[in-house]
Amino acid sequence: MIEITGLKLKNPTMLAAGVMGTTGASLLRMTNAGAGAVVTKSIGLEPKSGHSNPSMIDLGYGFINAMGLPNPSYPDFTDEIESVKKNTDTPVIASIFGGDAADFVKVAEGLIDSNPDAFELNVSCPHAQGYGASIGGDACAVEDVTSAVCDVVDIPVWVKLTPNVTDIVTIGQAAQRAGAEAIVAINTVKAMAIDIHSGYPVLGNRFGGLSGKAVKPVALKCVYDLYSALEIPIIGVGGISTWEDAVEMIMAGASAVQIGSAVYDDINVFSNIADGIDEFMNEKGYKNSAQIVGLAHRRN
Ligand code: RRO
Repeated sequence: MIEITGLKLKNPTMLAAGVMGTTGASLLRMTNAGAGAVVTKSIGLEPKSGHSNPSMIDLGYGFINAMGLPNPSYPDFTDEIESVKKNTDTPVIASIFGGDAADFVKVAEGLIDSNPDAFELNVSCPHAQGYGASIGGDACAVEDVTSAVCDVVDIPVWVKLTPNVTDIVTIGQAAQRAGAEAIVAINTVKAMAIDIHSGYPVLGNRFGGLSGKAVKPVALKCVYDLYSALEIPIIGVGGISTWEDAVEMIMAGASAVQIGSAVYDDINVFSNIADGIDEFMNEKGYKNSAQIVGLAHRRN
């Protein structure tokens, strides 16, 4: 059991946003598979069908996606959150996006009656013009959006950051200043792939975001730097597929981890990682994972 921003999780693993999170049934399946919390697909003001296909490709060492924020919009998603909440005690975090603070507020207010346990603000999607990283690359915009949502809701607000910036710490500090209770790091890394036979980019959107094993070292460095500078907890995400990856992320400074791409291979990844962390703790004589958060920051 761990506690993060007041939420009690049976273990430090969570389903990351965008993966299996478009219906209540698939979120519930992840809770049954052992996730300590689940984050929904990012939800916005208007229904969106997303970018044209191909929108996700497997490179072997990770995935590149440009889904393009497909979602049913907030009025149609409240039932999905309610259906999960009715059937489990596992915390449900609503990921939301918008083009400005007013959009974020409207979506947050629209979803609040479905009783999500926290909001995760998506200011980090790398390929959605006017949304995501268009906001998350600007510390003032992040502060503005975060404080606007914090002003109107009384549940924890987490902010998910992009690694595609010069200084992620400045952005994290802006979110913290504005009242965020946790930082989620990282979203996907800008990337593309080209089909050499046709000579065209593979993705329908031409470029997208890289996730999976290849991004773990990038995520670790972001979490390490954020932990050095912030007081609020950090949730680490990026390339975690084994308990060893999760322990590494926790030692960099994460209080909990989110798992995305690895769910495609095995939905038992949550319980496998949670069990592996527990065994490691027992073997090393630690009482719980909180005791190793940020361990890699020791100098001697
Ligand atoms: O939907 C997407 O294309 C998407 C989103 Br919202 C995001 O936050 N990160 C990502 O890699 N893809």
